[in-house]
Amino acid sequence: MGTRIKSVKAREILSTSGYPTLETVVTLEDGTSGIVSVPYGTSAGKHEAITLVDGDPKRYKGKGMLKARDNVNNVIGPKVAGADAFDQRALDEKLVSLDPSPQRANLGGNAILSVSLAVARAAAASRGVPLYKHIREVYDLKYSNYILPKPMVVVIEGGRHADNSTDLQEYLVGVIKDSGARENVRKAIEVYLTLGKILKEKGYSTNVGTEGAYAPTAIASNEEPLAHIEKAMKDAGYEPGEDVAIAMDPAASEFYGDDGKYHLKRDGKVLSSQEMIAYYQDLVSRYAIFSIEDGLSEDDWDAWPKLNEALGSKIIVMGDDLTVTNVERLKMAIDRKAINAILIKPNQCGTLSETVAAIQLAQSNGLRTVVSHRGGGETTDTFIIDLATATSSDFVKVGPTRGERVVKYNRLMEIADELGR
Ligand code: 2PG
Ligand code: MG
Repeated sequence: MGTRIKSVKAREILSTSGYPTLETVVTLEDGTSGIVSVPYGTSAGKHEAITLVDGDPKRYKGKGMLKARDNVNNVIGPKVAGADAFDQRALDEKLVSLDPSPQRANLGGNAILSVSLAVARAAAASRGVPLYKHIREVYDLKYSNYILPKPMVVVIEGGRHADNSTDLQEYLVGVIKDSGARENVRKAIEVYLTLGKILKEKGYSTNVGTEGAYAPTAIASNEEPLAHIEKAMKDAGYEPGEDVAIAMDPAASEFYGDDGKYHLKRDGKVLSSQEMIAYYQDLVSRYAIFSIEDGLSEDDWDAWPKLNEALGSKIIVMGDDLTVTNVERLKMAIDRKAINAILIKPNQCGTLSETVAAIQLAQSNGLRTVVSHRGGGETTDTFIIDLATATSSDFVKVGPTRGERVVKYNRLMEIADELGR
């Protein structure tokens, strides 16, 4: 028996979009406490846990979070008071039992997650251990050592993350040769900075989108960023495909039409699933691409195994909106051989235990795991970095600038220092 939960208190705070989100403090009987703030997505998948907003048009255009706040303070808090903060699994089972609806629509995934994560942070504080160590021990995760996740840095963004940029949502620089966390971060960010110079020379704007990556409005095609990123890698002194390589998150659900086709407006193309796969095969044959996330839409289940068949032996074929950090959807994806990697976002499922269960299921089936920030409503919380470290995840996906993004890379480098790396 560890320390018991004394009180749980949530507040409405601002997220990076200007719209509210939740911050929750859990205090334990020994006086220690844990505080977290939870993010939400801009291009959220339709199968994710629900981010409960008030819908009151008089406050924050309907996106206030007073209901979710009250659910923490008046419903969840009293039910978990007195529970053992060190027994995270039991705590999360309790949280799930309070709202067993599949997408946590009653209490809100945001309300539930904020309590789940704040308890973990409070318990780590009570034990006097770093959060990543606490998570590893609480779930009895068996890894020989700490392998720090490599950065996957968003460098160009479009889709719903920017106005009038590419249809594809994200172009990223992933560090594929591990030189230690500090060096890995330096390399990826140097490529980002070099890319800025290239875009400027081309006459493009280097204003940034919601994730702090460039969002060049005048870019001519969805393919063009790939050439600029490869050039940036070379100009920065790195070999594309060896030190660093390109990752893409088209977030294809966002341009999948009711007609069952993919609409690439910037290219003036409407493609079938099969043509979309051929499009990626062509890009992969010509650029140093090592990962494609959400290459197809979240319910295009028949086509996903074909994409994985076509590219899965060469590159990472990753689900995000497809799998939404949900064990049931992940099982479907594994059964159908639809993916070889999964993006992990705790707020897609709603509790730490379910997140860790998804990671464990993925890893035990040989899938890679990439822990990710959210697009729109991020906060300065760094929980995901400790989570990625605890679970030996392969990568963390985070934007390159803006305080809520860099704080995560700074936490990664801090952990590296703590571990003497
Ligand atoms: C994604 C994410 C994060 P959002 O699609 O992977 O980059 O975007 O949080 O808006 O869903
Ligand atoms: Mg995605």
